[in-house]
Amino acid sequence: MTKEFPKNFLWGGAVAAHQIEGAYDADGRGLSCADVMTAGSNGVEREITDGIVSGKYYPNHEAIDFYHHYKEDIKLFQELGLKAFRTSISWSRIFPNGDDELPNEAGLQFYDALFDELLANGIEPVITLSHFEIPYHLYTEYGGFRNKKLIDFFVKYAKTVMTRYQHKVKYWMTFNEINNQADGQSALHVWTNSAVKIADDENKEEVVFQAALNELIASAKVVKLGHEINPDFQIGCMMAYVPIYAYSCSPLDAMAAVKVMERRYFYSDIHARGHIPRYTLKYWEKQGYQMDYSADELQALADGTVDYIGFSYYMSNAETTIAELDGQMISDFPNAKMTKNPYIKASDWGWQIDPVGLRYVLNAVYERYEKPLFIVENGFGAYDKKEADGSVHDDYRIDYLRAHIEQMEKAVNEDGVELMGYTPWGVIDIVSFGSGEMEKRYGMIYVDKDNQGNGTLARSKKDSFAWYHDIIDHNGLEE
Ligand code: P53
Repeated sequence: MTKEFPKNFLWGGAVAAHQIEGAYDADGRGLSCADVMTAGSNGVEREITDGIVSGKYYPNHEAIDFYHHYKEDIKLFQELGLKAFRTSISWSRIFPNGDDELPNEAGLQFYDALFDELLANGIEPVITLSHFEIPYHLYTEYGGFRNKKLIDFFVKYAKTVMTRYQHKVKYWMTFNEINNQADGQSALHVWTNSAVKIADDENKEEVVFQAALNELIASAKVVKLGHEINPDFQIGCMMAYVPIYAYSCSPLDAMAAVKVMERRYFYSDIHARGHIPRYTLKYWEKQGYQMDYSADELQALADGTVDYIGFSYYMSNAETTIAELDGQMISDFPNAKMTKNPYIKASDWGWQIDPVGLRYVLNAVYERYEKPLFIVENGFGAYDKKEADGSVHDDYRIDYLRAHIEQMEKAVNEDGVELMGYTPWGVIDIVSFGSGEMEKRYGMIYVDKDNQGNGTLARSKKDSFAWYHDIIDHNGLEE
């Protein structure tokens, strides 16, 4: 049996505008939610400040200054052999306040130039519309996606860019990792997904469900509109799939895992099937949540189902009801908690490395929706050591990626999963989303910059660069 991937498989690399571009106030760009996030560190969450506070360090303001380096970076991507490059459009470059009457022409021109450069190098752009950087003004003025006015602002923004770039971009995604906010546990996730802050006396879960539903409605409207602009568009959703296994074969653990996964599937179920799942309606009823949605909005969900499921995969987790085990309660299933999986090892940041989990997810999601899948993030955040001669021997990253590609290959060739492509995360080193560090590196291209913001920003190739080049060249693993 061949170990090759389908013809036209999109081997690529992925980043997001706020983690790479910098130039946060250049050419009329407005402030975004990512611009008020300070640097945290391993295990220490980033602070969300009220506007920009002087004396604090905001790593996304400069990031790796891709805004001014994109030509040399794309040259490296071309040398690496990338067929696709996933990035996002910074919404506040286009509509600096989010609610402006007219778009900012300078912002539009930047992406024209970027997409032209990619296409000239034979690289297909894969574009996320909202990757953790909603215009900050939409928070201060409207309270973020809890407010239904944001649906119209998002649709207007999407219409503007989809119309402008209709002959340059074919692959789109609406909201990045929309389900990160599922548990409402982390203030950072609710902030970056929805531009929402939750007051102490509010019901967190209810607020997040409403904001998420508003995003899902906005997304569905954009899918429909996008197909009207250009019927060739492929428009997907973007999910963080972190499968949560049953810890044991206790029937209660199996059921607990189903219930905790429903909370995540809620998002892709609506994106892919076009209606609110019955388990969610029952849950809202039980909790007495009064969700605000109209018959027209339900129709919009039905009319705007996605063409494919884009997703990130980094790790898995386990759920148990066994009293003796420690863990964090993240669902209302009686006595259920998320616990450590003893069969797998974790990265330095505690992310549990599980290549077989990728095959598991590909199967589970394909069975659920029977739509093409696209792995738009996967990778290994690690400390790298730059040697005196400038080289970086990142064999641990090669091992991680190889193990995941092996499982991906089985899903495609043995299990029959339809897979469009693979764009590993942070193909070039970028600012970490969760911690704001530069030294949690994912790249095959090293960027000389540290956690404090010092460095020349010079780019150089790591060992994984040549390795990934060969994978792409062979359209898969060598036999
Ligand atoms: P950093 C959780 C679980 C899986 C993916 O993350 C996640 C998260 C968020 O904490 O985020 C995605 O940089 C996200 C990217 C991000 C990447 O994973 O914290 O889409 O923006 O950079 C890696 O190591």
